[in-house]
Amino acid sequence: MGLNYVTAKEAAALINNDDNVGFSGFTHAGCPKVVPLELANRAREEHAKGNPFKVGVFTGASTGDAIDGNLARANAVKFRTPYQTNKDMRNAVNAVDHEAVPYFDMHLSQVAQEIRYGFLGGVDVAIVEACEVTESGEIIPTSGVGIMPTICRLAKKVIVELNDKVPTAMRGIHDLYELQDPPKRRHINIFEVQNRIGLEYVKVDPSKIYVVKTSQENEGGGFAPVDEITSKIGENVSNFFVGELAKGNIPANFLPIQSGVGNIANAVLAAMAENTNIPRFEVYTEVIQDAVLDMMQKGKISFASGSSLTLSNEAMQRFYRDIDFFKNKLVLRPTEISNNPGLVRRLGVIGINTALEADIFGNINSTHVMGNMMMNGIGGSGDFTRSAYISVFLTPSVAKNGMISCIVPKVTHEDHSEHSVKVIVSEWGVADLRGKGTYERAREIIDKCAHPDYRPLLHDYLSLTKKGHTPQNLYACYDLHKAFLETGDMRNADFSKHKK
Ligand code: 0RQ
Repeated sequence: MGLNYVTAKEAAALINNDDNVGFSGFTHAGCPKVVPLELANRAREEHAKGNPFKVGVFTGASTGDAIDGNLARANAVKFRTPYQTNKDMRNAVNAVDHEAVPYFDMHLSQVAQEIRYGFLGGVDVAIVEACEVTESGEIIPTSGVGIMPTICRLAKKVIVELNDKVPTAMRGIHDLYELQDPPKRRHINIFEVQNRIGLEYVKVDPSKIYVVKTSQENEGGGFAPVDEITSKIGENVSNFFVGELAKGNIPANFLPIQSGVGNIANAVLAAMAENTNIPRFEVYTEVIQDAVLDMMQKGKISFASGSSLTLSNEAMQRFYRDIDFFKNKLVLRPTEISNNPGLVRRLGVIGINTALEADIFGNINSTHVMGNMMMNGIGGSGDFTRSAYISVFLTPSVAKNGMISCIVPKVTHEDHSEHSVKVIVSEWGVADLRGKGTYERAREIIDKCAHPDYRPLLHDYLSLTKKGHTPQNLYACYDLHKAFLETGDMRNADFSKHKK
């Protein structure tokens, strides 16, 4: 008996109002592209008839416009987790109370297990992208895995977008393994970055598979060229690592690196590539970006483990062309393995993530602008930060032409606490918080990372409260933010009114 081949529209018709839908992929990489579009059309048609039509959307991380954009614009989302970067979805999760899409910003490593535990209400349909699907039910993912093994196993229907733009030579790159649930969970047999423990395919009962043939590139945009600020941040991070190597705090053959997504992360890796004092290293991360590919080709990165190849289309083509070169230097895993905090601690991963704002005590806000507006989400930063060998946070010292200081007295939302954050880096320098008390940490952050325009203000704040382990002043701690909201510039804050 052959597989069921259907059109995207027929596939969308298999999905019902109120279903929970799980999608493969991580960032735009490996996400299905045509069925979500038809799902959005179906929602619009039902809404036009006066019928309700919304689904729960579970993914590995962010997605492309195909999923988050289309479904948000069609008002087709009843719940969204764990991470989003799409403009329309962001507007939807930040909309007024009753119109907003309910969104929960979840640690990425926990999504698959929370689905298994039943905390998210089960998953009815999985929509996944594959480069190959066999009649026996073996599904080979494409450039992103995310939560794919779990949703394929649990869903009653598995819609496979079989994308002929992705070579079947991708088979063998993935290492697909699902964790057991407590109290039966066993140890994970990964002791080195390149270890493999699973299968190269996800296997499901073929009778629940519906195949939609597609021919679509990923939505991979390029990266912004490294600018003065990001290049300085990269240089500061590299010099910090060189110092740690010299002190023997990092072993001579280095430790695996995790770096977040985006331009700053890409620039940091590029700076590490150029630094001849940093030896060849491995990557244990979630997103493998363009810089990693470049560094592999130059011999600076020996192996990379991640959950996705989040590449520009140019780099993706280069990857496909040289797939034999990359195949034994790279593995794509489910996010509960790529981001597993136990493995991060075991392997001694050095975590590098990005903050929107950091406070002078070392707490980090990566997600909420001015405390209320969701930017993207925590992503995998929490999975790595708490367990990292050294957890580093990057931020430019200021945003919006200097009108916002990214170093503040108190963060307006706390994603990562002072207990987990070891090093903060801006274009001005490196604040090393290890082994320092509260006052020393605060002075280190102000003097090394804050923009010079803001240093006197921040020292003023610190001098308001002269006692207590953490000299926080509840009357003044948001004065910088209030000055921005009231005058459009944090530099207008004035702490003198709080001085007695
Ligand atoms: O605004 O887009 O209007 O210019 O925030 O900031 O400096 O371009 O940096 O693109 O790397 O984003 C933390 C959001 C940074 C991202 C965050 C404004 C700034 C700009 C973007 P514009 P930049 P990035 C990987 C692991 C999640 C945590 C993490 C992120 C826009 O890196 O989502 O690392 N991280 N996870 O002007 C108001 C401030 C601001 C500010 C910057 N203090 N207040 N606006 N901006 N600081 C993710 C995965 O797991 C997949």
